[in-house]
Amino acid sequence: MAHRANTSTRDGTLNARALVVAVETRDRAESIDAELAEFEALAEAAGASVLQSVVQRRDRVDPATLVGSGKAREIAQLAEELHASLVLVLNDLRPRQRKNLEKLIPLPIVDRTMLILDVFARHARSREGKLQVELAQLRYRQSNLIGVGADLSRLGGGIGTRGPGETKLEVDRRRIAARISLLNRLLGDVRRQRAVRRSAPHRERLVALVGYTNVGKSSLLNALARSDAYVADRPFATLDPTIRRVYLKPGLSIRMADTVGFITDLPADLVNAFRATLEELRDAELLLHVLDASSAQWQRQSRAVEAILHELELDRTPRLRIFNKSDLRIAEVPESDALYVSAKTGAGLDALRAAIVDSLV
Ligand SMILES: Nc1nc2c(ncn2[C@@H]2O[C@H](COP(=O)(O)OP(=O)(O)OP(=O)(O)O)[C@@H](O)[C@H]2O)c(=O)[nH]1
Ligand SMILES: [Mg+2]
Repeated sequence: MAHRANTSTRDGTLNARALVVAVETRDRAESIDAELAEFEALAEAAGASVLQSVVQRRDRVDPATLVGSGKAREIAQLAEELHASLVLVLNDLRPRQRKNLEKLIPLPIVDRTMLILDVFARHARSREGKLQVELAQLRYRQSNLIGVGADLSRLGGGIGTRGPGETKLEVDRRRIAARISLLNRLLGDVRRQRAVRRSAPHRERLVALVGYTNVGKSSLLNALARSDAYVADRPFATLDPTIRRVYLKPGLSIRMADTVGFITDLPADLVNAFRATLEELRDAELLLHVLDASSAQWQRQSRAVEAILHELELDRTPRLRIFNKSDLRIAEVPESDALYVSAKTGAGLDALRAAIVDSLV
């Protein structure tokens, strides 16, 4: 089988013409629509344009090919008609399913975890962030028997790369293992340096913003700190932790940390990769859990965030729930004592500052 590098460039899936494929199993509690929309936003954040989405409803996923094999052939034909260059699969793929699908569909096949990793790879700025993402990508490839692109050293290299032949995979395996141990060493160095910086005494207490991706955490930090951290209307705009000073009242200022946004089923490799960065959260005395009041999905998103905070063993840190984007149409929010704010208009920010002061005493 020919080894195709496809779009494995520094830009990842940039300019890729993607066909989205999803299986909706009948045992799902909710419709797949919201997740599909979120997946399409991820695709766009990875630089791909979504041509069409194909959803197959089944009792369960096909263990051999995810979708039925007839459906897979249909998808191959549709991909050809639409001149697609990439197939994005919402469900996570087992190695066997990926391999079988690749036989039926002659295009790179990328699942949700790989896509999220690709978005991270494209947007990481700090050295530590880049190293962490590359490590997570390689670990995912290693555990899913996916080969890498021709240029292993390239960050984000290989997303959408087709599975190579067996011999190639054997060689790749050794190169991946070697690269992984190098990355671990480099990360160790970076982290030691950061630990030194972190142990420098601070007079001001630390409060951290956490929440689902795209809810407005960075915007809120900017509104409170009158700063200009990077804000964008796409998932995972922030990957590197940022800390700003925020004045709460005369004589009292704190340090406020912005963090990477969370997402439903955040790949375990990524949680692990970012565990060190998220460790800053351990020093926080208070977590501000930011929710998007305008999203009908805020409860699902809130559950995902709570699950990840639990995984990070942060359940015991006091928490304030804040509904942002209250300038927009507000989705039903059954919490009577909720804090409503708008990073955009500044509404509710005085009350938020006061609530933070109260929570810190
Ligand atoms: N209407 C409205 N839009 C907002 C508000 N706050 C943020 N936004 C918009 O929401 C989008 C996401 O904002 P960010 O601040 O980047 O969100 P984030 O939570 O930091 O996102 P990630 O870093 O990707 O996790 C941007 O387009 C913002 O302009 C708000 O209060 N009202
Ligand atoms: Mg952000």
